[in-house]
Amino acid sequence: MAAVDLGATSGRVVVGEVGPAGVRLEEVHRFPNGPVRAGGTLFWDVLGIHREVLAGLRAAGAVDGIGIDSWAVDYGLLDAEGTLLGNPVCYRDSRTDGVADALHATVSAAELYRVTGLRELPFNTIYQLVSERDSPRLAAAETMLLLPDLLGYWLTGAVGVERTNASTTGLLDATSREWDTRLAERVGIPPRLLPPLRSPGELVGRTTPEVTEEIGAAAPVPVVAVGSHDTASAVLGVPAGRDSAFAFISSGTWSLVGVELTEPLLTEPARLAGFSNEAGVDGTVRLLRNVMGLWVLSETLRTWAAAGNTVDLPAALAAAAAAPAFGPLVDIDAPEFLPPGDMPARIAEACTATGQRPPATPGETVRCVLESLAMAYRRAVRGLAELTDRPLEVVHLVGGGTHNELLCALTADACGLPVVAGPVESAALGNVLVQARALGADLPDRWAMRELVARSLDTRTYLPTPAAPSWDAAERHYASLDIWPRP
Ligand code: ADP
Ligand code: LRH
Repeated sequence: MAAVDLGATSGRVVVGEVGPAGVRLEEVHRFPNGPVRAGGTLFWDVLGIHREVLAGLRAAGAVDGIGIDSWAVDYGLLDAEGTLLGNPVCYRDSRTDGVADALHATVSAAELYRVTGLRELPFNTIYQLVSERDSPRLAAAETMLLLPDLLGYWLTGAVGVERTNASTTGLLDATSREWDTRLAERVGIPPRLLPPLRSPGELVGRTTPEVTEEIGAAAPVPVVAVGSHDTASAVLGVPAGRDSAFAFISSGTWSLVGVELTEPLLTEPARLAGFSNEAGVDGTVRLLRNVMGLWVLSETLRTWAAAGNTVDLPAALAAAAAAPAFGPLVDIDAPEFLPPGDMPARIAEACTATGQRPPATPGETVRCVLESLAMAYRRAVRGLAELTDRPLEVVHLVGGGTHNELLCALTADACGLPVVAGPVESAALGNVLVQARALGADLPDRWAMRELVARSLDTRTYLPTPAAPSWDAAERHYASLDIWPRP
């Protein structure tokens, strides 16, 4: 199977093979990804991504299936002839500034949460669509497709939206897992835009003759709906045991910190603590918090490089490891860290505003980012245990952050729990496993899939260091500086 896994930082095509001995992955194509600013708007280069997907599928050679997952919430609009209307806009664009607050005069954040299970994040699809509801583009649009569905449409010609990703739009009922078309109408989004839903494992379609030829296949290839939200696939690819009380951290551009449930938790305390309910594969629910993630680090390095001070990632992490613990800390989830830009300056500003000395060296800056992330992980993991009334025993950390040993070690200390790091490519794994099952592999449930992952791929365990400085005391200290907004 070919798994197309598109992150906001990079996209990759991975070939996966599932057999009795386990699951094997081989990356056959990788390309950088990122927003492009043009005419004052931040876009995705979606045709460039499509081209890279085709190149990756050609490199994959003969496969039995194709599955696509990507980051959530962003979409393309098609007109009545199926033509893309404009370039998809990146969720970091400022077009949604103030939209949520204005919309909540019509439907309150509490009501939205009770129905959709989504915490208010400014870029949820509902707010993006509302921001352009009076545009000529929306008037001409017949269909909205989320990114993996748009790419799948270009491969097959089939129109539909996959449910795990639909659950990040703010327009899906978290309980019934159907579109809430009445909600769409109330907020001025034409329900015609919402196409039929598909669940992971369903056939999207087969590659069109044009695509079949382009990717060098001998016959049309089935495209299978997977957990097309990358986080849904990543959590499926976590090597947790059936009885383990685990939290996950899907650590890439974003860090998604959560637990897996079988029912959504649509309570006010869950909303006020900033947790969203997202649909997982096989009816599961991910109760999770979006933590700003390694984005802040990559933007920091980008800012330095643009100023002629190129610090590569290994050097930056080595300098951070050598910097003193518990220097200044910031609220890494503060809105000022969402848009692209000069993160070191924003960090310095946040430190000054809370009476802390800003980091003075690159090592101190990177340490500040990583400790701020680890502190956010700790607060989220504790919040989850409290909300679900279940003590957690282990944290599974997956994604690119797995490579960051300092972050993994800080996370173990901050959470006071063992951190099992890996596999790195858990999203591609989850993607492959759903395809494998749809194509006939004997994988009765998610635990069988995870058992296969645990058996096949290496992980590394980080135990909390007994001599580590106290994160309890540190959290109290930073709270006293008011670095987090008061509830
Ligand atoms: P996404 O899927 O959102 O594009 P990834 O899961 O690929 O993100 O994670 C990307 C992040 O992983 C990078 O921003 C970087 O911080 C981290 N990362 C990747 N490789 C390494 C490495 N060799 N050492 C440390 N960190 C790494
Ligand atoms: C991670 C992710 C996350 C979303 C964000 C937009 O890649 O899908 O789960 O909140 O991108």
